[in-house]
Amino acid sequence: MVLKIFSFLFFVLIFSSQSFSQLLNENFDYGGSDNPDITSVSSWVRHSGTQGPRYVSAGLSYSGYVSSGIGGAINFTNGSSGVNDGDVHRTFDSVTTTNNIFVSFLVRVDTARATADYFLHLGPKTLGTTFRGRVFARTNGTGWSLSLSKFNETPASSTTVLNLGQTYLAVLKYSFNTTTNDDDVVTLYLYDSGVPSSEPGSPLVTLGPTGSGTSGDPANIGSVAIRQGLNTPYAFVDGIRISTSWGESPLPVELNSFFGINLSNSIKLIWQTSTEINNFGFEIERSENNFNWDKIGFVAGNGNSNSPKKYSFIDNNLNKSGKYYYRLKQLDIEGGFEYSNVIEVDFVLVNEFQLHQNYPNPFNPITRISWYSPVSSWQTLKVYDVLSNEVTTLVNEFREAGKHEIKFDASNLPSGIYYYQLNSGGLVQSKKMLLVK
Ligand SMILES: [Ca+2]
Ligand SMILES: [Ca+2]
Repeated sequence: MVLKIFSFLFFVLIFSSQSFSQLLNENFDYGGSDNPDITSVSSWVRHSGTQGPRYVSAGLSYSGYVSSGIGGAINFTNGSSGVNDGDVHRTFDSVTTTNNIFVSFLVRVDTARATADYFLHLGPKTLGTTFRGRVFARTNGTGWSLSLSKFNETPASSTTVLNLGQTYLAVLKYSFNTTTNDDDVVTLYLYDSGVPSSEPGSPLVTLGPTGSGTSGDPANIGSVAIRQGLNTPYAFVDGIRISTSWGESPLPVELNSFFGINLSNSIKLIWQTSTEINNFGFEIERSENNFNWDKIGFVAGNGNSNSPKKYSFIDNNLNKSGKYYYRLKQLDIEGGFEYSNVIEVDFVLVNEFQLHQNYPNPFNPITRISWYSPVSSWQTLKVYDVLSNEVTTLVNEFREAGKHEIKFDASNLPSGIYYYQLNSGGLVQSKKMLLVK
């Protein structure tokens, strides 16, 4: 027989907590006036050159994108006479060595050049010169086009002519492949409207995957860089969101935490969003093997919100101890959906021996006494007065495991304090009650 500590019931135990793996979120929300060097107003760090890129207070906007229209942007210029060259980068909160990395960002090109250098790339946390996932903007007819290389090979170029002065949503994907040192690949998607809820949605431009066979895969990806030089376009980048899943980078609903709390006989799931656009709600799914999933509930979303929203859901249909897996299926109003990460909760069903407080209390002359016994056993429930004299025996019989309740009629007893004591298979508990006539 397993004896439990009764006070255990009253503790709330957090067994599982996991945050989403957002690696970097940069809205250039620095306030102030135009044109300072970006490194003077933010945590961007220069790794080459002497000036710029610069901060501008007017950010880029793109309908449906969660980082649209927040604060300013970074602006890089096609310099002249060696002036205004400057390459800057920001490191991620944590590096990634195996997962896919998604970098979504807004880009607006006002003036392109025919043989432009790349303007944005990834790199390891210690940047050096290991630049990977290089994104180019080059003149094409009356507009511009995108190009992409993994390293320094000839970039793959799109022929799609993009409009100067228009803001686009781009998603750069870096895929680690662990077989060799030259099998990682990069892919680039570009959108002119909408925010796809799954990869790759319906891109206006797809470049790659490319770069496999290019030597020198980095040990990790841990930084993003903006490059300004003589041959870069005059352009703006804003709303850089970097994560290890599509859903956390371009998707409108930003879920920033999701965890489970083991209550005594249920699991409470708690999650929070930072921002929401067109959020219909969340289906809650549970699995016992992280493979087969059951929908167990739904919680409505807030639709559109720019402030943090908290949600919770209690799963009280658990009838055995063990490990349970949960995930959220976030549904857009338009019908798209995205799964959250999966969390694990170790659940212990608390079937503990428990004598409950009588109700009502004080009472006159009838009250109810209930208890829970985890085992089938001989059970006795007796009532004592304050001098420990036995007043009556309410139960003295074999009972099955489970919840029990009896009525106690004190019509023939005087007012006063009484104790009732339960003995179930050797487990004993007592409680006090007050008869007031
Ligand atoms: Ca911004
Ligand atoms: Ca590799």
